[in-house]
Amino acid sequence: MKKMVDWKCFSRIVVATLLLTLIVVPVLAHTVASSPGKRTIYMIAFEPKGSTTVEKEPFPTDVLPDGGGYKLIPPDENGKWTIETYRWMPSQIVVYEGEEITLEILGVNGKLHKGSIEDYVEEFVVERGKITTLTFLADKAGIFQIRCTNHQPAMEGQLVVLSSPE
Ligand SMILES: [Cu+2]
Repeated sequence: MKKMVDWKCFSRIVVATLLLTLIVVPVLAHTVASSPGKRTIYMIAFEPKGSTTVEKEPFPTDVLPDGGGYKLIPPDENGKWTIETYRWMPSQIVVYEGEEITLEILGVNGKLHKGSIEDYVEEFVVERGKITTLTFLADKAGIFQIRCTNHQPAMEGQLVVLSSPE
């Protein structure tokens, strides 16, 4: 007996394939494209420093703000004087809302930095020679201060969370 094509079964397979292609694939593609990304940013705690001698440049008489963020070291026996300050580097971090952010902060200069990120990280510590890893979800757009309490007012950066692009 000749075997007949089961048209009913065949049409079901065609419809199922079409549905899969037309609905499931685009939805999946959209989900992949718009799912929150992960971003790792490498930072350092560092101390820019400049020196000269009183022969070349007079020692500044202006008083710098207190708080540990600036240090003006008077001339030594050779007339050499130094200016130094502390920074987060990079000072501005730009991410998108919805991204999972990892900050790896290496302590290069300064023994210790006690930091915080406004609305995101209540407290963290960076020690020289060690990496501090902070992970958080950037779930709120805006500009948030990255602060070091040991080196005010200079060691301040900003976390910039941009609204998610559509
Ligand atoms: Cu500091």
